[in-house]
Amino acid sequence: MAEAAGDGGWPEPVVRVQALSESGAATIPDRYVRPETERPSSSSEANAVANINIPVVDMSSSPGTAAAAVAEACREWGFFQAVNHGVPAALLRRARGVWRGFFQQPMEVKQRYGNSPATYEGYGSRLGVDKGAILDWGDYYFLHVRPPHLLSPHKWPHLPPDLRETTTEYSEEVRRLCERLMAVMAVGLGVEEGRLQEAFGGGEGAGVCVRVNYYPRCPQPDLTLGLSSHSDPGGMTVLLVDDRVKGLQVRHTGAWVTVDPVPGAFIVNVGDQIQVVTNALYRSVEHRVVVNAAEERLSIATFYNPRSDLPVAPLPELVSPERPPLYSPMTFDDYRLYIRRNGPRGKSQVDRLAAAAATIPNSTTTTQ
Ligand SMILES: O=C(O)CCC(=O)C(=O)O
Repeated sequence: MAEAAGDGGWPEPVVRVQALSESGAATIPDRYVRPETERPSSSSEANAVANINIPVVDMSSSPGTAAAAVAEACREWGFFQAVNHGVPAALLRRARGVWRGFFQQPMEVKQRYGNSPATYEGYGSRLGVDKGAILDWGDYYFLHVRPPHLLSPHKWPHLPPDLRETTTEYSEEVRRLCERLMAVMAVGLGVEEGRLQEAFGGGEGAGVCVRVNYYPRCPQPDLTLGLSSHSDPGGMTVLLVDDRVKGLQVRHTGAWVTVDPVPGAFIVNVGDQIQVVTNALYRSVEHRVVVNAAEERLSIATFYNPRSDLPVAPLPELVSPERPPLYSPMTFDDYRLYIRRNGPRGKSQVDRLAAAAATIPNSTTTTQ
């Protein structure tokens, strides 16, 4: 079994899920088996609703129409699919292609980039450092892109040869899209177009990171998850999923809804920091990933975050005597540290931040 040479700060030797999958074993190790209530088909999880999908927003519609549709999606779902977003389809294909190419490299090449919990940059196979924790059926690659002082070129893979150039071009296009989305989200809230961006410390200071998730085929997909239920700690996430293979599930009114991806769309979701800035008018929402026995799946998540040393707090325009501030100011550096120690835990982390969580209207339940 492929184990990293050292533990690299992890509490146990690192096992690559891709190596487990490729071993051809008919069962998965106990470490990946979830308690019955957390399994994909558990009846206690008010399961998979058929025939509904997250909203689709046409980014080429008139500014007022797009803002109203985005605002409704962010309030009701915390998720939407953005179509006609302006990022060229050929670039999406190249981005998927280079990262598939990375995961197809021999294990000894990938191991050179093995990550540690200090920054998570590089090739990884777990989130969180709890010894003995149940693990997810997935490997990933995590990178910082912005601000420039956080970019560590030596942590970016050298193979395939065009991976670096493609990832730079892709993340720059997605960053621009995030800036547009921040403006559209602000207009949808009825505040000035630049207000959300200002609350994040402006465009220059904003953080951009990329996590490429690779979910290998799994011999017992009903017992495990590709990624445990979590809300995203940052500002917003722009996700490029596999057009052919479903896997993402979003929690909506207590049930798990499986996202049916529109080919070429981005899936956009509200993160915890936008929930804080909007005083919970827009809500980050739990999501998770299920895996399958027939096909591997790849997704590319781009995280758009506030400047990391800036205290983030509800916008004054969104605070009133009827709706007092639900959160005390906290920097994203402090929040991220807290999340990284614990790994994915439903929505419990942002809800704990709320000064008066019980008063949040429409608060979703906490599962973990
Ligand atoms: O792979 C997916 O569809 C979701 C990935 C995700 O939720 C994440 O990277 O935070």
